[in-house]
Amino acid sequence: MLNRTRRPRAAVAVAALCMLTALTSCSDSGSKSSSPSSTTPTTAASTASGKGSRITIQNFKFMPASLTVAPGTKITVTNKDSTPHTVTATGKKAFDTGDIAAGKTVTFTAPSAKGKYPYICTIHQYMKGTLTVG
Ligand SMILES: [Cu+2]
Repeated sequence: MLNRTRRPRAAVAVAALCMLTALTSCSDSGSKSSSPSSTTPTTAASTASGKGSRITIQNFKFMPASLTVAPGTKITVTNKDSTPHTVTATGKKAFDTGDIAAGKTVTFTAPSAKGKYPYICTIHQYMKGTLTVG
């Protein structure tokens, strides 16, 4: 009885060692081919966030006036004017930077719910922009 149970175990151990060897050599060759493909998503992600994460205020205008970002994206707002501005969502104020002093940069987080969020500067209410979360 004991001999019979030991032999299969030994066989399993040997088989496991073979598997490990196969896995190791497999992952060695796999890492070479996977590194270019892992670089591609990183580049794509940084390009997307670079496009969608910045608003510049200059000459009493939001630039870009309409911006599309992923939910929860951190958005950097730079005020290049010599007067304070705000980035304030209209309606329920899904976001509100408060006063951004002249020359200052602040960040706020885009809403997590998808949709279109028109915003204004509460100091100069003719200044309008739209943040789209999608
Ligand atoms: Cu303003």
